[in-house]
Amino acid sequence: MAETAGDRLVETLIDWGIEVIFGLPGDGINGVMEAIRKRQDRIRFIQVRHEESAAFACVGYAKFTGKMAACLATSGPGGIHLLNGLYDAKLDSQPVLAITGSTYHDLIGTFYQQDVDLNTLFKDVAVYSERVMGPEHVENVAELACRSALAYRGVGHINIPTDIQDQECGERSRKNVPGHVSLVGARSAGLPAEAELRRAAELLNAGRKIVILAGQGALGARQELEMAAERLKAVIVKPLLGKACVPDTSPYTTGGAGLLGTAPSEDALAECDTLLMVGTSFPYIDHLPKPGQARGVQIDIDPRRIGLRYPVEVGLVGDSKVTLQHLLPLLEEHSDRSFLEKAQQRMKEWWALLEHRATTGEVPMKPQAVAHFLDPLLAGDAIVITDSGTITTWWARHLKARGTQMYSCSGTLATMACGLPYAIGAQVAYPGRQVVAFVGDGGFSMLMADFATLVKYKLPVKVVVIKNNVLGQIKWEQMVFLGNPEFGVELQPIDFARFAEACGGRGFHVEHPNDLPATLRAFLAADGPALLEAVVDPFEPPMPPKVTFEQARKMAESLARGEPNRGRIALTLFRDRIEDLEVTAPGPIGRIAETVASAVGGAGGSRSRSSRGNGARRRGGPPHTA
Ligand SMILES: Cc1ncc(C[n+]2csc(CCOP(=O)(O)OP(=O)(O)O)c2C)c(N)n1
Ligand SMILES: [Mg+2]
Repeated sequence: MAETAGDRLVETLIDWGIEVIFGLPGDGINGVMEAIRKRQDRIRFIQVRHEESAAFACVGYAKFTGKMAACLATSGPGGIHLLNGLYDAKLDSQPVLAITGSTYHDLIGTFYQQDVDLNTLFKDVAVYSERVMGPEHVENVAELACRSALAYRGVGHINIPTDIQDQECGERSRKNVPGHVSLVGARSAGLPAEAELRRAAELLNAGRKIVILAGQGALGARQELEMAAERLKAVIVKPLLGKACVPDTSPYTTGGAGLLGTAPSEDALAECDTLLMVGTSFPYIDHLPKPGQARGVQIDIDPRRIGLRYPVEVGLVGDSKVTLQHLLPLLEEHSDRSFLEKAQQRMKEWWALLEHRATTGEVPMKPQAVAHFLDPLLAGDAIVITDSGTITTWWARHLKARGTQMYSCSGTLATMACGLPYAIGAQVAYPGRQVVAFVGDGGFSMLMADFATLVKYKLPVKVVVIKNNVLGQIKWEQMVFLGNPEFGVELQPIDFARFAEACGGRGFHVEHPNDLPATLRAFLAADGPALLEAVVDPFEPPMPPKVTFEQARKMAESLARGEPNRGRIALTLFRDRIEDLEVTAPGPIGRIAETVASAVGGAGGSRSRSSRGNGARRRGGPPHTA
């Protein structure tokens, strides 16, 4: 039988090295489905329960493999469902190919069933978006969509009317001469100009207190980053997506940056005189050195991003690893270790503080405890994913990247719901590796039907659901950033362990920290997909590494304005503060607790002091109310 447009499309994807398509069919895309069905020995189709999951799975797949996968959706609603995942690809610069159907070619634009102009809709999200006008158009469009997505690290979109999909390829237009398209891939060496490298080295050699801010683009440059840090006696600070660029145990790193980061990172950024940015578009400029404070060099593969967040003096457009390799011989060995050693000392205190916060043994269980006890049980090559919420903070701080582990989440879009589908993408790419998704109850419940996808395809993903029955992050934002009482954030509890069992997977439940090690072990050792529901204290705040006076004031305002849980919150903040002081002084929660105390008339303070005095922490008792 002659080749159809669908056949040509799928053959082009295979030629471009696409090995998997995540999607959900419909009558607008069945011609392409048939072409995939006939080629199952060469390309895999993974059916998801929501198209948004398909797009996220592609992003996860790309982040952990560097390769492109495709997502597929039917016309109208199916295509619309892809959008959020595609924006995640766009904002975190990942190559994804999206294939959508549309209505019959001669009914487009006539208010016909599912007649949505997806090319217009995807215009903003895609680096390339085209509608196929006939079977002979497929080859050119599909080739360019794949090439564009890979070259510009974004979304390539092919929309193909349903009736065209199973039409046979025939005669081309006079000008579309066959055989003029090449599938050859092309790569740049990714190397900056020699003169710029010298200027960068000069600037870095003159620095005394140097911070290397290493993001997602630096993930492949571990050795080079550590060599540069050793030579410059520099501190490596890691924005969220760069978490695995050097291990958290590296002597050069102070861990994360920003609100979810560490206090030693904040200190290093506040005190440095030189900033070397490597493959990062870290958006929170208020956490970077003040303009004029530090001289800057930036390495980025994308020339548009040079100088985007900091007024650097030298921009090196190139691949992080290759550029650092060329920069290293030009860097002088610095002898003054004091800046680095100060950061190392601060990190010792920081780790002690975190360990203390995670091991208080309190009930309700602290979310930090779950991450803390999970950390040593993870495989050295585990892929560890999180979602957006307070969980991102626990993941960022309490899970320590080591070995060949890989870590990611939705960085710049910071969307909820990506955790489980990222894990699907990761496990499909690496069937033999441990894949763990550390997610919140809010984010997980958005796309949790795809737990059944794990069961269907025997993907042994392990999902840790941190169950606080609240959109925790937003609760704290309402209070700390706006000074408002929490509103609209409580979640109707779901029995997630039973849900997992209902899907055909394994479900585990834990709510006492003493049970954590054994339960976590059993959960991780479970055959096939498993879910651990960890019930935690909803009043544990994701504290910023350094509390500002403004944040403390807003928090106090929120309590004074009728925050319904003011007693529990004041108590938690006070207890945390007292305990922090036992480990390291001054505790980062200090100021916020003091201001809160005055707002609630010292109630939290007297209670916490008495609880400290008799040494009794609440263990499983009834909730305190003000
Ligand atoms: C799709 C989407 N909707 C809303 C938000 C805003 N948001 C960020 S975190 C968050 C709460 C997440 O709740 P949960 O998953 O339960 O995690 P928790 O904060 O409780 O740890 C919300 C609503 C978002 N980032 N993405
Ligand atoms: Mg929650």
